[in-house]
Amino acid sequence: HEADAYRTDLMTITRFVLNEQSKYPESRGDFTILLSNIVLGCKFVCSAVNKGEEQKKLDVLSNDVFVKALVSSGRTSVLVSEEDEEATFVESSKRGKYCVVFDPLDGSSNIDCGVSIGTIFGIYTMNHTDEPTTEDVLKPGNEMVAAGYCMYGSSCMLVLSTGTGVHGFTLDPSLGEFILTHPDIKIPKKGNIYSVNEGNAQNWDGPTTKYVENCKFPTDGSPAKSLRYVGSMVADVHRTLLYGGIFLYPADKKSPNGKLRVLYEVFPMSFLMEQAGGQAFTGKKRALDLVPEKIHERSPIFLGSYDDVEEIKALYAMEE
Ligand code: AHM
Ligand code: MG
Repeated sequence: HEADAYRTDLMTITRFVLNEQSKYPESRGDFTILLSNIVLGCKFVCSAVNKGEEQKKLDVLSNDVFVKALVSSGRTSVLVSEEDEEATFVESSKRGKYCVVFDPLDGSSNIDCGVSIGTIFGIYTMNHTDEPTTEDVLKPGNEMVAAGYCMYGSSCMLVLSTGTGVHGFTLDPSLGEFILTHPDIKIPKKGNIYSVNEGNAQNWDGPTTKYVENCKFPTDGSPAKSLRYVGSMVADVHRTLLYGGIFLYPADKKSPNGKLRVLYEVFPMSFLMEQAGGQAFTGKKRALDLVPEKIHERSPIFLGSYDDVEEIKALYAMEE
């Protein structure tokens, strides 16, 4: 059985990524080293979350751990964290060819009640050897070479794509290793769940309002969708990836660009959705084609099952 095979032939995340990278003759293991430092950060946060640290402490701790692990990897040049107003430029002796954008602890308002939270990350490569600048990360999401998230929930799970599909690894606490448990995740083509903060409905635009109305009162004979909203992006996107459906954080009158951040929330999740066969749309275009002008820029986002995102795209197209 497949399940038994996994149990004895332990495909750790490091082994998996080494295998993938060996397809590129020029690969020297730099990506594997970078990733193992991200994995270390995820293990640290997982253990801190399980110990029940307070929100304030955990936010700061998680950020410190990721920044230090990434700098010391010797493989990064620019870091952008949701927790730091400015980008971090790595000193020349420790520089490497990667730039990492991340939200060390997303959904942290959920910590004190024990709801799932997560880390989100995206990785770019530097395409020059001059001094690094923020221009090195102000690039469209379609230029990312890898993206992923780690969810700290009932189990700790790391979901990763290096551009060859989406793969899920579960932390085995007794081994301290992430083991491949969900190879080649594909999102169902159509789902029956929608996920949105409906408390903002009075401020939505026409297409979003119409879309959510259709979810509840379909006019084409299909059954109404179920609503699921954790309010923790990693948990909401993870469910969407596995069960199908749509997650939306739309624009509204109060927040014309929505809430979520382009570089380290919208891009990594959109990258994963596309790699899993779904779509990600901003209300105007493909999310991965956005070109951010500021490191903490926001964008509305609609992502999930291919057919469900098609529907919202059609509603926005009618507006134009
Ligand atoms: P945070 O970075 O301050 O934690 O906010 C991001 C979170 C996401 O995880 C989640 O999708 C969203 O905020 C929920 O926002 P809201 O409470 O407005 O529904
Ligand atoms: Mg966040």
